[in-house]
Amino acid sequence: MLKEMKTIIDGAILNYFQNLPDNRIHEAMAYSMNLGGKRLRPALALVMAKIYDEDPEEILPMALALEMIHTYSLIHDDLPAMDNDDLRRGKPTSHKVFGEALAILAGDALLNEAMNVLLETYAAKGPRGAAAALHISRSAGREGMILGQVMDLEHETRRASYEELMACHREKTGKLIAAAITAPAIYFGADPEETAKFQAFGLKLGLAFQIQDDILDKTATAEVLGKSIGKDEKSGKTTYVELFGIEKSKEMAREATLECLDILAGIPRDTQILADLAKTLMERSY
Ligand code: GRG
Repeated sequence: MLKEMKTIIDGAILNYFQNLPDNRIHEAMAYSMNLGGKRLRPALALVMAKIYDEDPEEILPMALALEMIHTYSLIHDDLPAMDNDDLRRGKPTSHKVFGEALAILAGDALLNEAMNVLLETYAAKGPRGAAAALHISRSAGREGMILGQVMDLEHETRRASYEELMACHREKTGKLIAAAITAPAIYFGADPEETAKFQAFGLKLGLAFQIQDDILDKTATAEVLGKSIGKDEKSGKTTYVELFGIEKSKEMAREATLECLDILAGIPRDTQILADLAKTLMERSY
């Protein structure tokens, strides 16, 4: 399912940026958007159209906007002032290819572009569309992803407690993943109770995803380097693996996935496709 969605999203992204005039900022935006990646957030949004028995085309612009926001955050996260990474998705980071100034601007422009798409397509359609667009914007900003990134920065200079780590990942990773589920639900007319359940599911999925990411980061890097140094050890950030070790982290990720399935069971809709996706994410190897 994820593969099928990824093909649709990759095609839509390629098409979107091919249709923009040829210039340096569009080139830098398209470079990062076309680097690949799992396309998890847009895939979740498309899945929601299926759950509400609506045409996935309805949600494709929202899916694109979510991936633009995600990509902007990765470009900025890779900058020398943040994680200072040379590689992203196995290819040179934006600032390595285009220089720091253009990388900052490409990230900024992707965030603007996401808002343009959300406002033009959804806010223009009425209150439900506007509420969905606002939910995404809030989840990415100072009440969500950016807040989480600030917490993360603080944890570079002092070791985070378990509660702080949970809060950081809920904001940094969980809020945008949850928005990819909740915003389509809002747009398709979910009532507040159902919306809250999808939000709880999304945050729990984000948690499972983040713990799994910490595990993969540690094990994949150790495999590549032939020694046990993970990326987040390099940047000094606290990870689940560092706090609990690999085995306990794996158990926590499994538990979070089971809790995801429990939340879905309380939603009176056919959500099997989301349950399958949560299980697939637990088995991922990258
Ligand atoms: C700079 C505002 C700002 C925010 C940065 C998302 C983020 C916040 C930083 C990226 C660093 C990181 C490891 C975050 C944890 C969330 C996460 C696992 C991001 C990577 O998402 P994937 O795995 O990436 O979906 P792909 O490449 O598959 O799209």
